[in-house]
Amino acid sequence: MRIFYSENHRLHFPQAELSGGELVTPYERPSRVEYVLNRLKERGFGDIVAPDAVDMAPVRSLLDPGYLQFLETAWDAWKAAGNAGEIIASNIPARGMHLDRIPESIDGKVGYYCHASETAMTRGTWGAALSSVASAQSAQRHVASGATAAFALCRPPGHHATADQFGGYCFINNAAVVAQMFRDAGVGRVAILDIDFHHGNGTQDLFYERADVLFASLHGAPQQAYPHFIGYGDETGRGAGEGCNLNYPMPPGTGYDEWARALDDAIAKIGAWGAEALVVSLGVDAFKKDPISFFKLESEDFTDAGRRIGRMKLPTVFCMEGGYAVEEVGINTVNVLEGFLDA
Ligand code: 5XA
Ligand code: ZN
Repeated sequence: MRIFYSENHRLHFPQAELSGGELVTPYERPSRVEYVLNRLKERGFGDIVAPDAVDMAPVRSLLDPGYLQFLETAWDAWKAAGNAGEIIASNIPARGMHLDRIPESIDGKVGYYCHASETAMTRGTWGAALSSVASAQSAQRHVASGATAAFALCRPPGHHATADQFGGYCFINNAAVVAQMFRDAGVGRVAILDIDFHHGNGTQDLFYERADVLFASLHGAPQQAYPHFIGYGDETGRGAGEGCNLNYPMPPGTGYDEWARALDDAIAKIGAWGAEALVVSLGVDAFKKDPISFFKLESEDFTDAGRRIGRMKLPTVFCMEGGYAVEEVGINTVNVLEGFLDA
């Protein structure tokens, strides 16, 4: 399986994350990628290549132009306003406020285009986000031209990013861009299977009213888990998209038996729906030792999950999402890919 990866992910390395009322080193950090790369090499995945240049056309077709312009210019505007530190949202519009009026100040804009203040932006965030989506796009092109599967080692991740909001460590929704590119290439029905611990709110939002892209997400129940305000089982899609959104929220302590039952159900429904290509939002924070999650998957469970996904026999693009138990993030990620190949 070919791996697409850009060293430019290192451009994005905020020093601070607001967590538990403290500023800590972000859980989403560059070393995660190094652990995955090392494990890939250890296990003989030698076909690791840099992506082609980013193609902005599919990105622009999905995302809000104002949001893209904000991402590109935010750092300079933040600095020009005299701010000494990294960009962190401190005012996010809430109940009763105007959700449709974009402030002029950079402070206001940051809040407008953000949904979670744990995610800081730095000078290199835009460049890193583009390199991440470039890896996803190259993986898509590789699969669209005949490969069975490809893995985009994306960093920063993408599944929380909507058309006009960043948060949850995500800026551009890589998996959504891949799905759109499959559609643009003539694939009739594309499924996105999100196995990251957190609900892929951005992906859900981007396709919620569409009948051509089915989204299925296994995640910590919103009553207890980020993103807290979305990800319930009764969110099934709207309008033409009704029935094309499948949420599997699960409670704290969920182990592999229950998780795999949800996975099997999602796989069966994706099959019955008639998907012709698959995008996997591959987060491994369902792992029992993950520091910010509460499922109980073991490392070998990821191999089994990969096998189940592989039995779908669909052209598949994997996009890296979360996973913060850094010692095991490589093992668990590569286990999914090995299970997939084994099937
Ligand atoms: O998949 N998403 C994540 O791992 C980010 C969660 C951020 C929680 N504050
Ligand atoms: Zn996650």
